[in-house]
Amino acid sequence: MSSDAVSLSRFLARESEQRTLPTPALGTLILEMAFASKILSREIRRAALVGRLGLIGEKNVTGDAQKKLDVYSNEVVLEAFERSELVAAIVSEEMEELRTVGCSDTADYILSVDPLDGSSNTDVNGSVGTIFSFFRRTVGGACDDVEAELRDSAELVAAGYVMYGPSTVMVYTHGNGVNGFTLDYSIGAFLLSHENIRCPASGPYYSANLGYYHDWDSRIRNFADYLIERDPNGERPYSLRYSGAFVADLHRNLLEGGIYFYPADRNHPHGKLRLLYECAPMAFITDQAGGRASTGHARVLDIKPEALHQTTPLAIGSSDLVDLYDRFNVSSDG
Ligand code: P6P
Repeated sequence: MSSDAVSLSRFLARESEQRTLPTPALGTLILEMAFASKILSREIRRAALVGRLGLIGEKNVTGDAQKKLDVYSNEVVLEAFERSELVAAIVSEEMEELRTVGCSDTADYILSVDPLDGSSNTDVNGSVGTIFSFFRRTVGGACDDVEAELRDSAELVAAGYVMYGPSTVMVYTHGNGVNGFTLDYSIGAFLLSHENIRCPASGPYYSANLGYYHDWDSRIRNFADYLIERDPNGERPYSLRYSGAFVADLHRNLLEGGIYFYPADRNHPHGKLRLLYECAPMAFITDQAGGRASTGHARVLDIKPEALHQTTPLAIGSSDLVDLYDRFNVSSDG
């Protein structure tokens, strides 16, 4: 590694010097999440050797089958932040209730996290990820009603994901663009590898579970049909890439262009993906990278979270493709 490599900590110090990091505390929290993800990266890689694959046997609060690694990943994140003086509460896919962890005067942030996204891939060595975001509280101190804060006043100020794939990559934003850091195992540091990620306005890929095609609204079916038609100028058909992990599919969209969509269907009348710890963080990242995130009728970031585990239909990725998705959604033949 050359000495001019930019580690995550050096990057954050530079952002702080340039006054583009909102607060030093936020830098501390990003580094804490990086630390937790290093542990997760190590344990995910060796899960098959230490008996951490397989199901727990129950479902989590959102009805997903819960894997041993889901529970373990949640514990790693809790341990990383439970003693942080900076965090008041944690919302997690793996916990039915919000967990207040410290409501001191310095506890200015709320962490919302999907500790292990795409965990259906764990037993087949597929890519998985962690999705996180930090909300800045406007009312410090006592945690009288953190859910109300999330709904009414707390501001989403940083969001990121860690993709545990062939390499472990953290992609995040604190509101000044999107940057990606690849974990160098030999020194245990995240190094800047994808500077100033910009999502292409269009791209050759789409990600959706076509198994639900016949359950979709006809306007969504029309959109999917359009994507796979052969058109004379050669832009279509698009290629399907659906990995079972939102993190992996969106990462591809951000780097090479494309759209991921998970609309409402018979089993998920309000969509499947959860607003607070999947859709909103990824929407913030995608917006910051020049892409878009929509429900089909509204910006994801304009939705007020009324419930911790509420879901929303989602289309996210290249701006031209999400714009097209929205146009199909309002077309007359519904
Ligand atoms: P389905 C994982 O549970 C997840 O939230 C996303 O990571 C993934 O894209 C989607 O659900 C997969 O859902 O219904 O296609 O298996």
